[in-house]
Amino acid sequence: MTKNDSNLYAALRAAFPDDLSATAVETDTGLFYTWCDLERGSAMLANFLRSLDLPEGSRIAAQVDKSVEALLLYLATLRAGYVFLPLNTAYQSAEVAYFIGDAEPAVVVCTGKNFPWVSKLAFQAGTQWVFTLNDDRTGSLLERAACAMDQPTCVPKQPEDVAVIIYTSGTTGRSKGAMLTHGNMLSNALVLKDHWGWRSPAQGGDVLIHALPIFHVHGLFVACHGALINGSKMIWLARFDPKLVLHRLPDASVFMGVPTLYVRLLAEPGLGRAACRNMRLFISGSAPLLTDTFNAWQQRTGHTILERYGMSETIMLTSNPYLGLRRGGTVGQPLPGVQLRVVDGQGNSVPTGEIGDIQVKGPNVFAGYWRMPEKTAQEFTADGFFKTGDVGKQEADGYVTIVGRSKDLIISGGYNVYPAELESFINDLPGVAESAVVGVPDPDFGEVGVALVVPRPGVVLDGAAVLAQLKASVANYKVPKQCYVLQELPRNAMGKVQKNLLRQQYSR
Ligand code: MCA
Ligand code: AMP
Repeated sequence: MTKNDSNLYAALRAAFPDDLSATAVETDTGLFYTWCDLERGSAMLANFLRSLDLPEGSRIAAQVDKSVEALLLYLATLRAGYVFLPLNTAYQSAEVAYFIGDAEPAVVVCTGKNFPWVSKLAFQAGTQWVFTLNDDRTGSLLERAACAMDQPTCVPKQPEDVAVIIYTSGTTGRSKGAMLTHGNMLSNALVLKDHWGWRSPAQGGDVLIHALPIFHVHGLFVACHGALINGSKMIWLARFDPKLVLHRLPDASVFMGVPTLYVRLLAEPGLGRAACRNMRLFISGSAPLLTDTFNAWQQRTGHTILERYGMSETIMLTSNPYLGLRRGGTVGQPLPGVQLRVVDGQGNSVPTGEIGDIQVKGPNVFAGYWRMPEKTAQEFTADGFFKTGDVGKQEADGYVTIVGRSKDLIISGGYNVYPAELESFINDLPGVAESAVVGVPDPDFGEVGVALVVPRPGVVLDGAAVLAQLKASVANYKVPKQCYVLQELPRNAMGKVQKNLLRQQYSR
């Protein structure tokens, strides 16, 4: 064991193939990055970050478009021993202001286009440095790093050192930053390496089509760590385009997607066995995969999608097997090292096959919410299990089925949308007395939001205008697809809004 063994980057680097001149990443714009490029590029960025003389534990926030350089910035932050904070590119100024105010990053990296407003709010919040990074390999970050040394910096880290903060919205109140450690991510990456049968370069190697955004667990950790820790090449698509994925499938062996990606690929007439002839594995997660999609995929391609389940706070928790029965409608069995139990309202385990709240424990479970010790304590049981907020059941053979959520959350196209956040925004609009946002089924996104708004007495509200105001203020995937004006919201005897009724009534 060397001193560096617990820095996640050191483990990823150790898995690079012997031939560093081989292609590690091929982009949809025709660029080829070798393993040596990843090593040297991330070293230069890491040395540049170190040259800024930031305090240990500094946060490096990035709201940038998907590019290989954005991935290098993430790897560089690991190497430099700082804490990476990825932000969804759809976030607008109020959302970004909150994350920067809360996380207090020493460095913020944004696109050149957004520099005027991002730098203003970052400097106001006390950020020392704001750099730009564009998806065409331009920007002040790369200009500055071009002068940095490429010596192989990798700051020693302990497994419990925080590597990344991922913000997950709250059902009530403020968004929480889940702190994931080097140990969380390395343990999960190693488990998945084995569990999903990744083939080493010596075994012919795997090639991953990377079509997901890289500011969430799925695209950044499950996909990128998966490829890097197996020395596997990535075909890097800046955004998901079903035609492009179809075109590149014959060159690949692994694909990861949220269910919407599978639905959209199924709509392509060219999808069939021939296109998938070299594929080894299709993996789905982040949202429930409908049995119809699972079956249609099997019929059209001859491949059985492997569904898995995870969270920002825990990375991956359960998975259907690579070898063995992939049971549609289930998220498979707990991964090695993960303890999972299903409990009732009192915290007692329910009998096998009965529905309850899912709680988990394991080396992959996060270190807590950033600067929220009380909230962290509430989300863990006395014996150290994390309360996922998911409702499900586990069969005697270990297979887990998610049947719902105790948290008020809509998962739309793999993105989490918290009704409480939108309701609080809508309630502050002039003329609004109250509102409710519910999720309804949608054939493309799985689930989408619908807003129900009650006007103040004497006010005439227009649903489209409410949505337009939301669109000007929050990330557009959060904007409900419909808004209806009601005279009142249905309530139960306790005065609580009956969202189930609204969901049924407004299902499209
Ligand atoms: C875009 N829109 C959406 C969504 N995406 N609305 C609801 N839900 C969405 N997910 C909006 C657009 O802003 C646009 O609005 C309109 O819907 C149509 O957009 P479209 O062009 O169809 O969207 P797109 O750009 O093609 O994006 C769809 C997408 C994308 C490719 C499915 O949403 C996506 O990449 N989703 C993956 C998210 C993900 O990686 N999740 C992992 C989280 P307008 O017309 O008004 O502009 S990690 C996680 O969950 C855990 C840990 C796990 O288990 O993995
Ligand atoms: P996030 O907060 O983005 O990490 O989202 C985590 C949530 O996504 C989980 O708590 C689940 O509700 C949901 N999720 C992830 N994977 C699956 C899946 N395969 N099936 C159903 N829900 C899932």
